[in-house]
Amino acid sequence: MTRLIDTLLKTLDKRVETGARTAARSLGRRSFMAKAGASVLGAAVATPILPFDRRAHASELPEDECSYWRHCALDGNLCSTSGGSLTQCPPGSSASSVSWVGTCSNPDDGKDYLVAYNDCCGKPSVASATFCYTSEGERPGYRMGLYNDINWCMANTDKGYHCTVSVVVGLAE
Ligand code: ABN
Repeated sequence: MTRLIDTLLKTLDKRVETGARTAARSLGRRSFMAKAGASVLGAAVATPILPFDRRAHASELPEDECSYWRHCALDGNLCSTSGGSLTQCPPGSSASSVSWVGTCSNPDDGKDYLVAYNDCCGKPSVASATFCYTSEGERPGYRMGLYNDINWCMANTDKGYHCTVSVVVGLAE
């Protein structure tokens, strides 16, 4: 009985070995690579290319510009719509030497940041500029230290108000 099983196993071994050798001969490494490459390429072509929004942190560009998180405590015209940018005064104007500072929460990391709202001075404001009045944390005029409806250009030589930038100055503790 044992001898019969031995013989059967040996026959089976031989057949498997012969099959494997034949396959290895006809399916060489190159043939395998060619087939694998074709399958990968086929899958890539067949997969639909979806319209991804590739902007890093899409929340930085809301449709309503005033709802951008850094503008949370702003009262003024956006310099980004007056020929400047989020953080830079338009050419020909200069940043106020004093500013209003608010605390805004960044939705991307959930942290609170101190944001300085410097007015840009020395040019008339632009009629088409976007005006924002968010003023989070502001208190009425009789609490002078907490009041933001102020022309911060008042300490500059050129006191004419042009627009306001929103500059992150640090993490709120
Ligand atoms: N800080 C903006 C501003 C300018 C003039 C008057 C009120 C508010």
